[in-house]
Amino acid sequence: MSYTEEVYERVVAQNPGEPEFHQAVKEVLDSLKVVIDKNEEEYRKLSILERLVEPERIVSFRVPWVDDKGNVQINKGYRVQFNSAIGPYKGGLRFHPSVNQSILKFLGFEQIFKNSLTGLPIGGGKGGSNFDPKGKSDREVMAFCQSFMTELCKYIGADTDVPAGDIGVGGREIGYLFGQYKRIRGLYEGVLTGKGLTYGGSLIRTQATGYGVVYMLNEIMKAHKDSPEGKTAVVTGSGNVAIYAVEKLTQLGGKVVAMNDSNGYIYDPNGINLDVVKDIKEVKRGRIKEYADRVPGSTYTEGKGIWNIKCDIYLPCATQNELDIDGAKTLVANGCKYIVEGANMPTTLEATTYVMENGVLFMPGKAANAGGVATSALEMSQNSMRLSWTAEEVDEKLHNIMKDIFKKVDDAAKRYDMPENYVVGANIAGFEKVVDAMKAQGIV
Ligand code: NDP
Ligand code: 2IT
Repeated sequence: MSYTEEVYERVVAQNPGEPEFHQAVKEVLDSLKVVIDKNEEEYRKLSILERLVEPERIVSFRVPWVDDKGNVQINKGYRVQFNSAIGPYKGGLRFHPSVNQSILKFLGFEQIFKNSLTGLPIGGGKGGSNFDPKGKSDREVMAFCQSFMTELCKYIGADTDVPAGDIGVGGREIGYLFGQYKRIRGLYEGVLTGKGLTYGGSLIRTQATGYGVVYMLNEIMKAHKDSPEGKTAVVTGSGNVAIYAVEKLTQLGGKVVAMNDSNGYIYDPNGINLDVVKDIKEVKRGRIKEYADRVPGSTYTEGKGIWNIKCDIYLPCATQNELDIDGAKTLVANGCKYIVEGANMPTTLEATTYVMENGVLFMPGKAANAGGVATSALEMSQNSMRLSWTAEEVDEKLHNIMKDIFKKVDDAAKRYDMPENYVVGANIAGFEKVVDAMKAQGIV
């Protein structure tokens, strides 16, 4: 058995009940096989892969808070500090009822390679809670965030671990978390990113993940003498990543005709009116269904199945494993040419293999959505310098980072004789920097 297969079996045996983590590890180890095989003895001797798949530390804690009815509520809180070879742990916090250790370990593991691809000095981490912000009052969200940070603040800091947003954690939550950190630790420092502009946030961070996804799409299309101009697209989700992917894609001449949330999807043949989506999602915190009531000519369909809408470009920007084999087959049958992942691991392994074998150019999330964390690292730089860059400066840096990531991924795939296999390219290019830093730092 090869070293990569052995380590995968060990991960499955030693981490029972963690299917998302197994899936993320499998994808990476399968890609790394060609690299490891060339130098297997050395990697084995240093137990590089065993170290790579074991988080440096996981903190798990109780989060008690009081709801508006006066009842005491208890949630689980976590921070997975996965790998600090190339910099302080960096990665988002997710608040969603589905959050568990498996999901946060998969996200933390992906983050290691993503952060490496950005070229910036950030290690991999992720955290969150099974708290559900939906339907909670602002006061309840604040009470939860304060209790969560009261415990988390012992383990993070501007030079040790810098959390940010993810599903269910946006500007409002980051504000409450930052306020409580400052109050307890007495430090005004860049301990979180995605902050508001009045207290150390960076221009363009809000837009960065979605814009970055489309900058990446544009690079892939350019390399194939194509462009988003006049193309039809479907963008899944209707949160932070989806909204700004739609904004940039529309600016580049693409027409987005469908979006969704966890209840159902909207179809608008005239092209999505993003002002309406922003009002529903960013202002009213409502459901995507309301779009069809407000925009004539659009329709709402309850449930899954957004992939049934014919498109050239599909950007999954909601959550893990949202696109399965049935969806993948439908997209291919309808002529979809590009899938660029805005979410983390939104495509199942089976669906990924299917689309890649059927001529779709597929860019995995760890490369395509890296613009968010890259801009978080730019926020950290600005905080350290006690300066702030203009929107144009940040956007230009983000654009260059995404171009650079495409080049690294494309080059690595070519170097290993698998041109256009961006999954392999992203995993190898991300791994190379991390493994070099791990080797240099000895057995730690
Ligand atoms: P938001 O909370 O802003 O939006 C999440 C969107 O995805 C909502 O439309 C939500 O619908 C939908 N969604 C969430 N969970 C599910 C589910 N279980 N089933 C169906 N739909 C679901 O999150 P973001 O936009 O920030 O994150 C979206 C994805 O992008 C995640 O995978 C995240 O990890 C990834 N990402 C985010 C980055 C960032 O900077 N924010 C950076 C890189 C990646 P509903 O409202 O119905 O729950
Ligand atoms: O998945 C991700 O890269 C994020 N949620 C953003 C992390 C960050 O630190 O900005």
